[in-house]
This record gives sequence, C-alpha cells and structure tokens, in this order.
Amino acid sequence: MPTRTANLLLAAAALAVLVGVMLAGQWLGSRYLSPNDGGERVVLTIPAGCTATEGGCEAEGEGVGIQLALPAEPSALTPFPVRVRVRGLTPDQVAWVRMEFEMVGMDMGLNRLTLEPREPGMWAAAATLPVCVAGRSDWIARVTVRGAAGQIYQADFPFSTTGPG
Ligand SMILES: [Cu+2]
Repeated sequence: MPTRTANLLLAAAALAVLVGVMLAGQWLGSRYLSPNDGGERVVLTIPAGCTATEGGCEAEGEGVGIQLALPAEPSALTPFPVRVRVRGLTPDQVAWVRMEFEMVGMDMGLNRLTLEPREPGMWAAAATLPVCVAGRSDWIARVTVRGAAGQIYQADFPFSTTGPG
C-alpha cells in the first residue's frame, strides 16, 4: 500500500474517532448534565378535589397516569409510606420515579427521594417531612417519572400534614 494512501486512511480513521468522541460527549451531556434532565417535561393534570391522603389520587396527561397514595394522616418527623402507580408506561419504559416535597413560596430544603419498584407498575418509599418553621401544613408532593425515551412526567399533588408541623 503506498504511504500516501495509508496516511489518508489513518487521518480518516482519526477523524472518525474524534467525531465519535464528540457525539458521545454530547449524548452524555444531554443525558446527565442539563438542568431538567434533558427531557421534555409533561405536567399532568390533577383532578379537582384530588386528595392523595384519601385512598390515592391520579393525575393524567398525554396517555400517562400517575397515582399517588399517602397515609390518611401524614405528620412531620414520622416516616410514612408513599406509593406511586404509573399507568400508560410499561415498567420497562420507566427509568426512575422520584418525589420531592415543597411548599408554595417557601423553601423547605431538599426533601427528595427515589422510589423503589415494588411490583409491576408500582413504586414505593418511606418519606419523612421536616417541621415547618412557619407552622404551615400545606405541602405539595411532586412526583416525577422519567420515561425511557427521556421525557419527564410531573404531577404536583397537594396534601396536608396533621398534628405538629
Ligand atoms: Cu413551610
């Protein structure tokens, strides 16, 4: 093989490797680094009168349903079980199910958890809420489900704690 052709081939191979590394970097970046996890975010609709503490409540949108069930009387500082059921995506199509607790207009710190799969289509975890320094009891449970294709489904369920905090 003439040296010139060999050099050209070598240069082409080096270029292909470079492009491959760049594409992989871009893919990794979009997958792990971008602020909203790189996916399209779909905010599901919470039905009127939805109460996650009374047997559960399902939010819905774009063919996906997220049902959250909380105990009847969740209170601060005492761990309680949370259960999420996902409809419209097979278990294989769900990359993860997470949850965070917030209050409207008040920074309550980071209260985030990742739920574990318990049975097909159902994820669960134990949650513990901090006591609100302002004595409020109106919480929002934000459930996010990441589909395997990258989209994020979000549902914000309002609920109240009982007892102190
Ligand atoms: Cu608060």
